[in-house]
Amino acid sequence: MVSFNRFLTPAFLAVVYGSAALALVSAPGLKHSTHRVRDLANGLQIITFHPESSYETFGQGIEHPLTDTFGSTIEDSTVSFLTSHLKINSSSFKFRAGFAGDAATHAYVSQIHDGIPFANAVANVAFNHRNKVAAFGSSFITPKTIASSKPIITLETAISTAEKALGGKFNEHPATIEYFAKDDGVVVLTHVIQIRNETVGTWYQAFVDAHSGELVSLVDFVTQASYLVLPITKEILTQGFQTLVDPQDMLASPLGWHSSGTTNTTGNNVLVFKASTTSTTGQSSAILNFIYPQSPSTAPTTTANVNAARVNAFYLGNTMHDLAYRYGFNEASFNFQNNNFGEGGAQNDRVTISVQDAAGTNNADFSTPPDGQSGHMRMFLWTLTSPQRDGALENDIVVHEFTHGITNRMTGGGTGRCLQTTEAGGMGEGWSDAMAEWTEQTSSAVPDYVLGQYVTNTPAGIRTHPYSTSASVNPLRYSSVKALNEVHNIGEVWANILHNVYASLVGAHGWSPTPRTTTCATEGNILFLHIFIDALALQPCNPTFVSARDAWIQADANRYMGANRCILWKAFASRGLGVGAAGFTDSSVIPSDC
Ligand SMILES: *[C@@H]1O[C@H](CO)[C@@H](O)[C@H](O)[C@H]1NC(C)=O
Ligand SMILES: *[C@@H]1O[C@H](CO)[C@@H](O)[C@H](O)[C@H]1NC(C)=O
Ligand SMILES: *[C@@H]1O[C@H](CO)[C@@H](O)[C@H](O)[C@H]1NC(C)=O
Ligand SMILES: [Ca+2]
Ligand SMILES: [Zn+2]
Repeated sequence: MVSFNRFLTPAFLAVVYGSAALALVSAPGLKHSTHRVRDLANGLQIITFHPESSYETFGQGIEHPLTDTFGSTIEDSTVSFLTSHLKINSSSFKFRAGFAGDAATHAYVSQIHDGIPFANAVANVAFNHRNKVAAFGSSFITPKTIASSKPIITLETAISTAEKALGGKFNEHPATIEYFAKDDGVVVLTHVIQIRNETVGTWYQAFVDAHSGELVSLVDFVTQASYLVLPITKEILTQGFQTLVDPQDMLASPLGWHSSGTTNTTGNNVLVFKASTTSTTGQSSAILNFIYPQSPSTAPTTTANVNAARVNAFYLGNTMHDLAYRYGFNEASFNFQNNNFGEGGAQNDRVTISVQDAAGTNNADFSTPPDGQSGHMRMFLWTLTSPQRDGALENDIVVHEFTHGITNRMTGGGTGRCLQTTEAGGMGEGWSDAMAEWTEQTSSAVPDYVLGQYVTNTPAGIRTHPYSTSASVNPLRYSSVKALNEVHNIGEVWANILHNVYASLVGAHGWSPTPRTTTCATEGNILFLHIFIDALALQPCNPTFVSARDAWIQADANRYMGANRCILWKAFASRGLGVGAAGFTDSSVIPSDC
């Protein structure tokens, strides 16, 4: 401790001891929408700041000066809207990325000064089919003071500071210079550096003040799972293995899952391995048969079971790629593929999945660096049973993890920086549970849903309550967040709200057994996933429950002309997220025309 003290002063003023950090958040909920307290490997904590995003949605859209100008590009329209709406000079922001989805076109913008972008002052604009503005989110700030755009501290010094503070190594991903707004309105110039420790599984983007040398913030690319573990009662759940022939979706994966000519668990979307990326599972017989029966009575680490795990994870990773692709998470909207077939976006970023990763047990995690760098999933063994169980064989856990990649890439335009506050990180966990639930629904009944029953060998799974339409089975509401601090607990509130939204849409529109391919159909489960995915690209950086709800309602306006507006409001309001809900105070009010 003493040596840390010496080492910390004065270079790491932003890093504080636990007690100070906890004091900041002693009233849980207070800073959920702008801050996050993060524990570092060395026992220290850092409080990161993310300016609050304002968020406006416009129903059928509002005009901007170029709305009716034929041939105006996404960039032209964005500049036209921002200069007129915010009355700002176009030299104070820069179009960074954009894509045309099938329900809206999205632009992502950075505030700039002297041509240098701000890391945490960003905006997003969505245009509907009539080139009207459907939604606008912004964390642009008015600086109190702003540092000179000339760095004093060298990159080498900044790297060494970040490596020491974060206990890892610079990963050689090109460093950048960006402005960073602190919570007192002071804007500093920073070296932005990725620091990774593969042994312990950390992966950060560090922001080191290029004038003072202080580590001022970080982005954590890893979404930890810290599952609640419950006592074992009963259950065997290895049934359900099935041989699927050609499960790939050729629309989403035009050259199949083995497009680089591989005959192992390596392909364009996913690489699955154990221990080393060359340790994959090859075909069991030609051509491309991967039949490795899993043996429930022997350890997961036996060769046959390792193969079963790698094949199942490969199937799930690819299936999630294909499913999400159909609903709008594609090359241009920053997905994970090695070859983008000329469809835009950055490539060479397929998801790598490490099964039976030696770094942990009873858990799993997913790291989402920016578009163009591979997402990384680690699946661990679960030690609650004998023999142990393999997380890679529990579909809902793999789907939960993969969904972190979808939400982190689609919110804020591919940076991996926009689900970093406590509240947004909590919703990240919620979307992941809701997606796992979506993939496991088998009929129009919407039974209570429990995650993680196989790995824990218990009907209660790994969360505190089943997701349920019954408030006595699951009492969580928007206001529950006020008393919560941990992202998985906050995520349960969001997932339970989404469970109720799902039930309402299925109740109103029925249920399709083929939602992975008939994505233009109108059943409730299909509508739900379209709105789910569309809203990710629409919502602001570091959304709150309130802005995320607004993005759902706007997504319905964009895609379905608002046909489900009242259904959505009623479902949200039923769990406290009605009109006027704010600051974790419930509202059960619905719009008067509903
Ligand atoms: C923006 O501000 C700069 C510097 O004050 C000025 O030179 C430029 O003409 C302005 N541009 C517009 C579009 O007003
Ligand atoms: C990763 O963390 C471990 C445990 O703290 C440490 O021993 C190791 O040196 C770190 N690796 C790097 C590359 O810094
Ligand atoms: C898996 O396939 C790829 C592509 O053909 C190849 O480079 C790699 O060596 C294969 N891995 C193993 C372990 O055979
Ligand atoms: Ca990509
Ligand atoms: Zn998670």
